[in-house]
Amino acid sequence: MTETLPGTPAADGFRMPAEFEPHAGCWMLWPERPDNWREAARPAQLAFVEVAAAITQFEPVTVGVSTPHYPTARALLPERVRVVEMAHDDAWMRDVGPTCVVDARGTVRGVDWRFNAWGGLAGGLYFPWDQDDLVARKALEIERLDRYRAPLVNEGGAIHVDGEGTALVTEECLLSANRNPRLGRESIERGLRDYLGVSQVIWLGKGVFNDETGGHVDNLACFVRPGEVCLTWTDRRRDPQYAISLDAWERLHEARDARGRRLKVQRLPMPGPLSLGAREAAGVVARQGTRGRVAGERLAGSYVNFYIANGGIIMPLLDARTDRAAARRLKSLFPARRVVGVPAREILLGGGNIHCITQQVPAARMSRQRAPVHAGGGRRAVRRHGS
Ligand code: KQY
Repeated sequence: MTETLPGTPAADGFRMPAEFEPHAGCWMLWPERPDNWREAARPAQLAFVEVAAAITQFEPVTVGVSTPHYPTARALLPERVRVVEMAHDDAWMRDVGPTCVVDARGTVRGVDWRFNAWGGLAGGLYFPWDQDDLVARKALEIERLDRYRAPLVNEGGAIHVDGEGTALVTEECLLSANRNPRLGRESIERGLRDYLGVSQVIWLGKGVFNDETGGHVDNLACFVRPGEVCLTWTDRRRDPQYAISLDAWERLHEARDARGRRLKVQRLPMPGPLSLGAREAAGVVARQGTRGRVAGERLAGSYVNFYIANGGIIMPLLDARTDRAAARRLKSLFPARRVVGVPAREILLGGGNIHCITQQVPAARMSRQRAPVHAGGGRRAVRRHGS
């Protein structure tokens, strides 16, 4: 049985592992909304299929899909992808899925943040969002993982951790007035310490220019390994992104992580600038209560929005002029992983990218005392969760 736990992960000895630590698998959702995805979401569905197929080369993938879309999703997704019926309001599993935490014995639990569609009624991207807010709980029940319901409005894309006590966030997002208006910086930090098990929070300023999440860090910067951060970058001084990335660069150089280290900062040049085409904008059904799409609008494209799988990097292909250089850069940052590029413009048109549509479940590790001794093997074992 899955329990909703009192207390906090930190008090119970849990921490959020870094994405580069071993995974049991990855969760995604199926894109369906015609007011966010053009042409009734069909091009986006095909892009999501490519992402799921790429990840499933490295780790098990589960996709949640609403009842009417189940037959299509099942038919389009590779057979080895597990498809489960699950209501949702849109397809951003990073944000509506659980943030998993682990303890020293290898137990995995999930944090279920409050979700308000990136800003609630004052600036959020759609209403209602009640089905999205239930997704983390449903995924945790399917995975048979106990759950903490956090008192904070937060999203998985708003946090990155190094797994060694450091979190990376932006002020634009976590201090925004439409997420936790009654909480200041100190209270938010306390919430992150309690629910992620971190002891040091590094605050960047703004997120990527025109990012409709309101500044998610996962489009701007992420940990490559402890002590090393990858930052989206442009050398075009007149680009509005220039000052944002420069500010992040300076803050990262001034920062110390939880272990007192200075950070090595790696620049990852961004694609574009990219903007929304007229036909692309016209394919989205305008609906009251949603943001709508305007041709010519700048897209928040960034190669930092990649997913780290077991042994792989699933990176967005966004611009034929820059994709190859970005892939080479990622290969040099992750020499032990295979870099797989997936065409991702259709995901970008919906407002996010590959990291935003995925959510890892960390591998449960058996402790030395509990691990069975296998013939010919040692005591150390890594178990896929749910097996
Ligand atoms: O990037 C994300 N994490 C979510 C993007 C939401 C966009 C909704 N149109």
